[in-house]
Amino acid sequence: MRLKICFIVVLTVLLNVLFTGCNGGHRPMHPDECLRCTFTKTPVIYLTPTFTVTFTITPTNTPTYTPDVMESDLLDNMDDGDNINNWGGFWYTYNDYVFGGDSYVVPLVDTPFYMQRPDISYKGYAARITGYVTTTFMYSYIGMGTMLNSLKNPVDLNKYSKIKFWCKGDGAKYRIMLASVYPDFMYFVGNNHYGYDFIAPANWTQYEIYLTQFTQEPYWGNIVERTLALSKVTDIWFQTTSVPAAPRDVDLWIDEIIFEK
Ligand SMILES: [Ca+2]
Repeated sequence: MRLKICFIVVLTVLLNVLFTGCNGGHRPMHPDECLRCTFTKTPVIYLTPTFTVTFTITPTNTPTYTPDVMESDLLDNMDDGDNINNWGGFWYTYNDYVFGGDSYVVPLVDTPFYMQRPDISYKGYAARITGYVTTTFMYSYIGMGTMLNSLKNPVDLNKYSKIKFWCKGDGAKYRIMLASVYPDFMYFVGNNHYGYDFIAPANWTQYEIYLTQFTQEPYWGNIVERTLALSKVTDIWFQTTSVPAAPRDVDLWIDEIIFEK
C-alpha cells in the first residue's frame, strides 16, 4: 500500500511538470495545445530575385566632324551666317575681269557675299562659290576671299604653324593663297603669293596644312622669302587653278577655317 501511494505521488508530480511547462505554469494545458506550442513558426522568407540588367548600346555612326578650336584661332566657321569673319574681315568674290576675262562667279563680284547651307555640321553655314571659268583670259580664274581684319591691316601669320579648313566641291583642284602686302610683291604683276593646291572632293574633307608647306608658283612673279611674305598677310584667297580647255563649271565650299600655333 505504501508503495502504491508513493507511485501515485510520483506520477502526479510528473504530470504537473509535463502539463505546466509550456505556459509558465499558469494553468494546465491540453496535451494537444502543448504539442502545438512546441513548434515555433518558421517565417517564410520570400527572396526577391536579383536581376542583373545589361544595357546594350547600339553604336551610332561615328561622326567625322568635331569642332576643333583648342589652342587655335578660329578665323570663321560662318555659322553666324553673315559675310564678316571672326577677325572682322569681309568675305568677297573676284574674277578675271580685270585682265579682260569673262569668268563668272556667284555671289557676284562687288555685291555682298552670303553664306550657304548645309555646312559641315549641318547646323550652320559655309562659304561657297559657284559659276564658271572661261577661256577668254589665258590664266582665267574665279575665287573668293576674306580679309583678316576690317581695315585690311597686315597680320603676321608667322606666329601660327598651320591652317586647317574643311572643303568640298566639284572634284577640281583649287589653291588657297595667303595674300601679302610685303613690298617685294607687286600687286597685279607680281602677286605670286604663297599658296597650296588642294582638291575639293564631293564630300566634306578637312585639310591641315603647315604654313611651311605653302609655296610660290614657279617661273613668274617675284621670289619672296616665306617668313617675310607671311609677316604681312591681309587676305586669304580660295581660287580656281587649272585653266580649262573649255568653260568649266565651278562649285567650291569652304568651312571652319582655323589657325593653329
Ligand atoms: Ca559652318
